[in-house]
Amino acid sequence: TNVTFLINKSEITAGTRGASLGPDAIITAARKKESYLFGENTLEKTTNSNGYLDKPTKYPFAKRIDGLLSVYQELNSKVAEILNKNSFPIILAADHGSAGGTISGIKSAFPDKRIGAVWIDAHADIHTPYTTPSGNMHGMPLASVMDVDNIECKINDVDAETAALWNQLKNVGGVSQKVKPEDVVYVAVRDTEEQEEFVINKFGIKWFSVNDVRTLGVAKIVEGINDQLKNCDIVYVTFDVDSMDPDMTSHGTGTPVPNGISPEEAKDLMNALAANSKTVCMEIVEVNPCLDEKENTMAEVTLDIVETITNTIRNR
Ligand code: DIR
Ligand code: MN
Ligand code: MN
Ligand code: MN
Repeated sequence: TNVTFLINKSEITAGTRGASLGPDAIITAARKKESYLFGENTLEKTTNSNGYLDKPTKYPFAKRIDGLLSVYQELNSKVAEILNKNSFPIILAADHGSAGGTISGIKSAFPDKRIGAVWIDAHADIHTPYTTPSGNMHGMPLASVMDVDNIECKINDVDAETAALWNQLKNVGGVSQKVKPEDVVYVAVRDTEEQEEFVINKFGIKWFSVNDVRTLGVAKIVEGINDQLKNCDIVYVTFDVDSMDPDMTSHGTGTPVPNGISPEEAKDLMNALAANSKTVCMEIVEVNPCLDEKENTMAEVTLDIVETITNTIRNR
């Protein structure tokens, strides 16, 4: 299968600055080791939306949601276009907020297929403007494609304009529920708020902890993921690099959380998921070289994973 890298430098939904440099840090890591990965595969990019950071946002509970809406719309068409050409999109994105746009693109390309989502992350990313403690929209992409508002556990008084934009965001691609709760699997999630736990428990979302990965091993985790997603036609895998242990990745990400999976575990897991013929798209997010404590370590670790999955997909 042919691979298309789609570079999306939008960092408008993170709470720290610098993730827009993440995709270039990964390309720099490739050039340093004379890997020609990015010359040998098609490379596309989205338009730059980071100017939204240079003016105040009007939406405290959904910061820069107006900008994110255009990012979703562009990803919706670009990702669908790559899939319709029978290519495999690997999205290298700055922050995680745009992942809902990627999923919209998958839904647009395959409107009749049931999509499973593997969410490898320290965070659950299932907040909404009604429940967010930070207003940072990289904590919301999953809720935006499940069409949940989490009103039962709301903590914010969301104004009508924000609510309308949130509804528009959820409806990019024309379908509001793109992924069903039983078709989501979390891996390595370990930093959640009470409001998120409420919805995770309400829906009974499947969740493999770091300890599960360590004690069961990657092969058993992959079996568990495949079993949970057995009724899905296609699978999307999203990899937030903060799923990995910050001490093994020199803290090169915006919201590091201790005790993550190791880079080796992450690579084995991603590689096994890439080998699954149901997997149609993978996304890698939140590399931030500005925060890296040792040169370009996080990007180098991430490149190793990107190279491995690309080889596996190309040989499928
Ligand atoms: C937190 C942090 N749950 C929030 N979320 C992060 O602000 O919503 N998501 N870092 O990636
Ligand atoms: Mn995330
Ligand atoms: Mn995260
Ligand atoms: Mn994040």
